Amino acid sequence: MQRQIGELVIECVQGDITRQDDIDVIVNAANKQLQGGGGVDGAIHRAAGPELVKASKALAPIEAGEAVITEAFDLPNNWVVHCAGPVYSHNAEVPKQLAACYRNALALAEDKQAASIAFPAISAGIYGYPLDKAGAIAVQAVSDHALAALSLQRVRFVLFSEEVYAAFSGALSELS
Ligand code: AR6
Repeated sequence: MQRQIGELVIECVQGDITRQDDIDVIVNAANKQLQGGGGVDGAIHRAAGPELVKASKALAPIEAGEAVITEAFDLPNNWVVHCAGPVYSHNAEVPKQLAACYRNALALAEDKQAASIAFPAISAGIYGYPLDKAGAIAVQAVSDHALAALSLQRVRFVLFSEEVYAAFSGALSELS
C-alpha cells in the first residue's frame, strides 16, 4: 500500500531489502559496532560482499539512534545507511532513539541527493520492539520529513513477514 504526503510517496511492501533494485539508498538495522550480525544486517552484508564490513567498521562505534552511510558494493543500490536501533525497553529514551534512526537516515540520503530510500523494520526483530509501536514511530518519522523533503521522492518500508507488513501498513493507513 502507499500514500503520498506533499511530493513524497511513502509505501509498504512485503519482501527482502537486498532486492530493491530501483532504490538509491537502503538502510541497515545494525549494531553499534557496525560489524555485521544476524537478521537483516546479515542479509545486507552477505549481499554486499566483504567490503561492506570494512567500510562500516571504519565508522564505528555509533550510539543508538545514530546513523552513518557507506557505499553499497555488490548491492544493486548506491548507498547503505547503517543505523543502530535501540534495544526495546520502557526507558523513555528508546522511542526517541528509534525515531532518530529514521530521521538521521533520511538526512544522510538527502545529503547524497538520493531520490529513494528503503527501510527495514528497525529494532523490530532481535531488539524486540513491539511491531505496532515500531510501525507507528517509523511512519510518523517519515511523515514528519515529507514536507521538508528535498531530493527524496520515495520512501519504501520493506517488511519481511506478513505480520510486520500488517503493522506498518496499518500505521501508514492510520496516519492523519
Ligand atoms: N529484508 C527486510 N527485512 C528483513 C530481512 C530482509 N532480508 N531479514 C530480516 N528482516 P533484525 P533489529 C526483518 O533482527 O531488531 C542484528 O544481529 C526482521 O524480520 O534484523 O534492529 C544486528 O547486528 C525484522 O522485522 O534487527 C543487531 O545486533 C526486521 O528486519 C541486531 O540484529 C529487523 O530485525 C538488530 O536487531
